This record gives sequence, C-alpha cells and structure tokens, in this order.
Amino acid sequence: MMIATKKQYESLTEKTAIHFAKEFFAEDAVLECREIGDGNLNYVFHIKDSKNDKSLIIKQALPYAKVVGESWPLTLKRAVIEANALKKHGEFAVGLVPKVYATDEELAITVMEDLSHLKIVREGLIQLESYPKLATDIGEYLASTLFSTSDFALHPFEKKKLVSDFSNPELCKITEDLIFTDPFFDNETNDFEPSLRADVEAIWQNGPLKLEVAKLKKSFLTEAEALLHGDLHTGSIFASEEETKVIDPEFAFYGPIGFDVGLFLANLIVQTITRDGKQRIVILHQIEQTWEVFTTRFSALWKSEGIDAYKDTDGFEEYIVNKIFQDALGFAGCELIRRTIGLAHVKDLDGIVDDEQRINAKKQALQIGEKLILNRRDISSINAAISLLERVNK
Ligand code: SR1
Ligand code: MG
Repeated sequence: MMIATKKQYESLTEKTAIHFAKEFFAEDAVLECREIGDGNLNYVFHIKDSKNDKSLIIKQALPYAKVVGESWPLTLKRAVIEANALKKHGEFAVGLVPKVYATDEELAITVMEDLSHLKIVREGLIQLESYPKLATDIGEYLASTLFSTSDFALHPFEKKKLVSDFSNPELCKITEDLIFTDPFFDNETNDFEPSLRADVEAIWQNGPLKLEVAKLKKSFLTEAEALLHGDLHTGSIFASEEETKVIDPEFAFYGPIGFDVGLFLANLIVQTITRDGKQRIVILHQIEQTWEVFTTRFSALWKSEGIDAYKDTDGFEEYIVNKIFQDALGFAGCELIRRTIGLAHVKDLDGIVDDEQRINAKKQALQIGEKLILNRRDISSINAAISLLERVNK
C-alpha cells in the first residue's frame, strides 16, 4: 500500500509522525509516539494506540548520515530499497523479517510491524542474554534469501530485473569506502585509539593484506550473485529467546553471497573476543551452527529449487559453497578491521571500560581480521576457522 498523502520531504517529529500514522489506527485511537532510533542513518518512530493495544513503526530515512551530520548527504531512495528488500526477502525467509504495511517514497517513510517487544541482538549479546534460535534462524535467513534470489533459482530475465531494481550505488559506495578502502589507508574518516597507531600503521603498510582486500573489494563491486541484506551486523537483528527478525536492509543490492554471511559471522566473532569460558563457547557454537544451518539449507534448496543446468554436475555445488565460505571469511576479516579502526565502531568493543582490556580486545579483532583475510583460502572448514579464533583469543 502507498500512503495517499503526497508532499515534499520533511523530517518527521514525534508530533507529525502521529499525524501520518492516524490512518492505520481506529477512529477512537489514543496515539502516543516516541523516536527510538539508535542507528546511524534514520529516524524510527514507535506509535502506539494505548486504547486498543495496537502499535506500529514508522521509519524515515534522513537526507544525511546521522552519524556524521548534515555534511554527509545521503539518498532518500534507500527507504524504497529497504521496503522492497524486506518484501522480497520476506517471500523466502517467512517470519524472519518485519511486515511492511505501507511506504511513501516522497517522505522516505516505511510503515511496518512493531518489533519493540524484541531487543537489538548486539545489545542483548553485550548483556550476555541468550538467543537459542539466533544461529539457526540466521542460517535459514541467509540460505533462503540468498539462494532464492540467485541465478541458481531464478530465470535469468527475472534475476537481471531484480539486479536493476536493487541498484543502490550511494549506499554501496559507503560500504566500498568504509569497509574496503578507508581503514586500509591513512584516511580522515578513520577513527582509532592512539594506542593502536602502531598496529594501524602496520596494516596500512601491509602490501599482501592490501592486495587481498583489493580482491575482496573487486568481488563486492562486481559479483552480482544474490540480493544481499548488505549490512547484516548484530545491530540489524531484533530477537528474543523465541523469535528473530532481520531489519534495516537499506544497503540491499546484488552482491557476493559471502558478504552477508561474513558480516554476521564477524559480529559474532567480536563477541568471542569480549567473552571468556562458557559464555565464549556459546558464541563459538553459534558461529558453527550458523554455517552448518546455512550450508544444509542451501544444499536442500539447491536440490529442490535449483534450475541451473549444471546443478547435478559433480563438484559444482561444492565449488559454490567453498567459494561462499572463503569469501565470507575474507569479508568477515574486513568487517572486523573496519569496526575497530574505521568510522563506524561497535559498542561490543568501544563499551569495554577498562583501557587495557579494550585495547587488547581491539588488537585481537585486528589480528583475527588480518588472518581471515590472508588465510581464507587455506581454512578448510568452520571448525578450522574456530581453531584460528582460539589461537588468537587469549
Ligand atoms: C555512515 S553509515 C556507517 C555505517 O552504518 C551502517 O549501519 C553501515 O554499517 C555503515 O557502514
Ligand atoms: Mg542499519
């Protein structure tokens, strides 16, 4: 559904958001609104009818990056990309993304299901909350959305139409710069603690590492394999012990399958760095389980839904899954490095209060990132990747 009101873009406030939301509620509704967004780019309004116990979310893209300010203009088209990606992914990952009720392209607004009974996974993990379904749900989400939007499942005309519909150059440029370029050069967008300067300069001077990052960046730029979420970190997932919902696919575009897998794994790896003992084992198990569920579901879809003429050719499916794995490890490495020394950090690391512990954790993130990028072709299984984490951690 498109919202009927057409007007020039204006930023909503808690008051005006209520006005826009009225048509979604009963006549006798008593509406309350709170802005609850804590991301880098958007406003998120929670609107509740306290009389009839109904609620929804209005998300509005801002014409600039909130994290930097009005000096960094950003396309509003991303609101449409996000709503369309939620709808497309929702066709395959049923129940794992929020429902979209309406959109307004002019105002860059999406009206969607209220998930405020859930918690952002990054926050929950930092507080050591337990998410027993997270790994299986995300493994399922990754396999179903990525396989089902790829050439393995779609007629080439349909797939190429989607590639064009989901062209998202401005948001891709952010990723190209913030994940693949800036952290590996002395760029002004970088943000790192003075005690990390020697480690950071070693990265800037590491030719073999930069060569591998250049290859990963080329893959991100050119390999239109599937409709990615494009920013699948733990801040893009809402969950409870019973439910998981993937939100915020405003960076969606056609890219390499391993990118979504790698970003999620990297954000779990960050948690392994910050934890000890049994709490750490929980996350290592989630890393293993995510990959196992992903490959099992991907393989089942390959067999039941695959349309590729070569799908039964010996070795082809294994070649594809290996490529996804190696790409995912490399992309995970880039994500770890950029979250430590680039523009956009994560609370898991920045929130460590003790200076020595925090710097030590950040050094580990850099080391693991480097190893994943450089050794990704020699890491033969998810357990081998976990052993690499064990060797660097502690
Ligand atoms: C200016 S945007 C910075 C970061 O926030 C988003 O969530 C993406 O991860 C992006 O790289
Ligand atoms: Mg986001």
